[in-house]
Amino acid sequence: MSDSMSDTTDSTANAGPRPDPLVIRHLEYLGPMATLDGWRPETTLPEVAFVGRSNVGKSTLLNKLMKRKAFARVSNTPGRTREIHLFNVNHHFVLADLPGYGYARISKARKAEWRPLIEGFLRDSVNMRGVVQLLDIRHDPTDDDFTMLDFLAELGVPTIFAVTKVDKLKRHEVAARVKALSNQLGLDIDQIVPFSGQTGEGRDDLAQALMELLALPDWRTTP
Ligand SMILES: Nc1nc2c(ncn2[C@@H]2O[C@H](COP(=O)(O)OP(=O)(O)OP(=O)(O)O)[C@@H](O)[C@H]2O)c(=O)[nH]1
Ligand SMILES: [Mg+2]
Repeated sequence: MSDSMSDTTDSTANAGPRPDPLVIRHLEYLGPMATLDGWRPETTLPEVAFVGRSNVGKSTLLNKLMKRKAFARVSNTPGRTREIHLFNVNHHFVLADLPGYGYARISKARKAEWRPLIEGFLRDSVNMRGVVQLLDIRHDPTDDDFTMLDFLAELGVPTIFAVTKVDKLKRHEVAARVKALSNQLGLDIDQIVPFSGQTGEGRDDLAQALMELLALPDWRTTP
């Protein structure tokens, strides 16, 4: 009918802002996990883990993603958090905030500490459905970033890359850096989400990518 045809035309013409892919209706701190054989929440919800070098802007990104001012603490003393912090989001998934790795100013021995807990957690978690790895737009990936990237690739877990602090560069510099990073990391450009905790740029793109990650079939049981 002509009515419905004009409706269709109208809705295409005025697409408008897209709806929020991740409206936070419920956000609950479940607790910290400090050791691999220690406490871990009893839940069958799918899990998503956030990993990145210390000071990369992970807490800032999580606050923007959750639309909370102080959901994750933004620190002036990097490299402090040594536990995995777990949250129930919307009774839909568990968000795992992993300790930042490779902070430059801590000793070599302390630096290596992150690997057993982080890698063990990611490897052993039967509900782990995806990982978001953060990188700073301004810097080339460090050895620790490559260690993490290789570990995730070997594990085979679906991974999204968020490049943080894009507000610190000019627009054309961002595009050039994203291209350079995609080459260095061997990724498609569309696997990388540019993000700014300052302006909120990329928040909905990341939320959308996260929802898509959670909708994927379980990588552990899918050949
Ligand atoms: N301009 C700008 N600054 C940012 C952004 N994200 C984080 N920062 C700043 O970078 C510093 C570190 O941010 P955090 O969010 O605490 O980083 P983190 O990765 O959680 O750090 P740790 O938990 O200490 O390992 C803070 O001073 C933030 O204000 C961003 O997108 N833009
Ligand atoms: Mg932090």
